[in-house]
Amino acid sequence: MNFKCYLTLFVTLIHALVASAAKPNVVILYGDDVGFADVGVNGSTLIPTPHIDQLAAEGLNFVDGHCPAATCSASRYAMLTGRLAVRKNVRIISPTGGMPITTEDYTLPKLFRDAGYATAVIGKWHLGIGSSGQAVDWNSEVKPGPLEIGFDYSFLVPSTNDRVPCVYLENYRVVGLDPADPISIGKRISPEQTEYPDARKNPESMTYYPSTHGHNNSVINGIGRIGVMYGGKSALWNDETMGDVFLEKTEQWLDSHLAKNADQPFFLYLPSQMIHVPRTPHPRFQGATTLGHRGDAMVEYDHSVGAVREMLKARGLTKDTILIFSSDNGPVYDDGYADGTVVKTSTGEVDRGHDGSGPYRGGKYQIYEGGTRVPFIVSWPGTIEPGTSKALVSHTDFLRSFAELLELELPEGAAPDGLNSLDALLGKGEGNRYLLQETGHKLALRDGDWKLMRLVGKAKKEKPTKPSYELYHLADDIGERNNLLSQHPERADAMKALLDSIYEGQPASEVLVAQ
Ligand code: NG6
Ligand code: CA
Repeated sequence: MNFKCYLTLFVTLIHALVASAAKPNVVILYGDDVGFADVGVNGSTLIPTPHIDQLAAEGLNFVDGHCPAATCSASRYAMLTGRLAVRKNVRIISPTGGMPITTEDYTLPKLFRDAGYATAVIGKWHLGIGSSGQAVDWNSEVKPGPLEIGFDYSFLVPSTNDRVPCVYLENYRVVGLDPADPISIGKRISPEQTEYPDARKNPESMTYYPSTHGHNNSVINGIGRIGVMYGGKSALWNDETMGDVFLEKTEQWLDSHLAKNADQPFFLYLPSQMIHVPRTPHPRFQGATTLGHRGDAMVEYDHSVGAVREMLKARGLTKDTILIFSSDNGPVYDDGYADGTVVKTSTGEVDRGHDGSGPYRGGKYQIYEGGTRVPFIVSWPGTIEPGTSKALVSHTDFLRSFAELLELELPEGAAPDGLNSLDALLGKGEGNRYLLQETGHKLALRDGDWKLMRLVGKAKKEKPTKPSYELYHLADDIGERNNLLSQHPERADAMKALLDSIYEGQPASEVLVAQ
């Protein structure tokens, strides 16, 4: 080999090294309804979470890290598109709701795919399946879904674990479906279909534990669900093994991917059903805490997080993988199921035994900090210095931030409301000045420790009422109790102007970066 050949080889090697350093695998472990203080590292004492705590010890624990919204579908929409959910009025999607992300939208999995990654989603989807307004035929190819918006593989609980259909969907097909017992939602399509008890007429059929508040349509596996399902008996999931099934599928996908192309980086989105209702921890975790099924489900989830870390470690991938652990919204307690989470004391008071929001006000469904300030850990051993970060970061920022990491330019109009938080996510610099929070049509803007809320009438109203505002200073008032709107009119007006223009349609990435 002459000098030129050596030089070419050297340059190629350097390129390969730089490329692999710049293209780490990315795994997002997305908890469901896990509150800020449901993990030990953020103050939980009654729920042991040694695996999550270990992940935090090896990574960066963001203590002012947020999911985009205070409910699930809205957060997922904003995380995958970098766009506020209110732009498309994305609320809690019903079992028959279509996918609000269109095939034209640019998404996080499309970004990774464009960067040469393999992409997969395994877990609870709750981002709508099928086209809006058109009924999905669960007995044939179920689409559009994740495969149309950038994922190469999907294994899903299609909606939520408290909503029908209670079956797994692998790519386009319901797993284990018997064509002689077809599935339908809402109405019966064949006289042969299995019929499930109606919780309202047969409350005794809720043998797992009773439920109310809309979780009282079809009773499946002894648990009342939202929505009516017919058929599909052979395909029903087992609630208690769901966590294990997701782990098995993750391991299978990982091994088949590595067998095919061990050098291709991957993006693995793992949204768990834990600790959403109905909480059905595997019997080996039942009784692990004194907090009923909610605490026990969190212990099981911690086990799952540890199992994914082990899977990566066993395959020598720890240093090549950015592992993110977070949640889609803040905590909620019984949420309609009598699962032992909330108990009445002898004096008749309600006792939750534990506060999943820690020092923050509110939780799921709310615009207060407890609604969106969630566990948020980013680890990349060998690259990200472990520690704690106070930077303001949001999942809405992922699309723009990973584009920066992968040195890809976003298409025009992509990620309109996401900010570039890459430096903060990697533990460099102080992070962005601003952060957005939303639930329904309520929005909040953080400017450092200041928080302005833009409140409208009922969150479920299509046409929101005239907004009112509240202003808090979190450094002095962590519990958001003292509305300082009238004491700081100038600050309030400046923040109102920003928030109003964002609500009215200006991309937050332009409004907030121009400041
Ligand atoms: C609510 C459900 C709740 C939960 C939530 C969605 C009732 C009374 N409550 O409507 O149980 O499913 O929707 O949760 O039906 S989320 O985390 O997926 O957003
Ligand atoms: Ca949720």
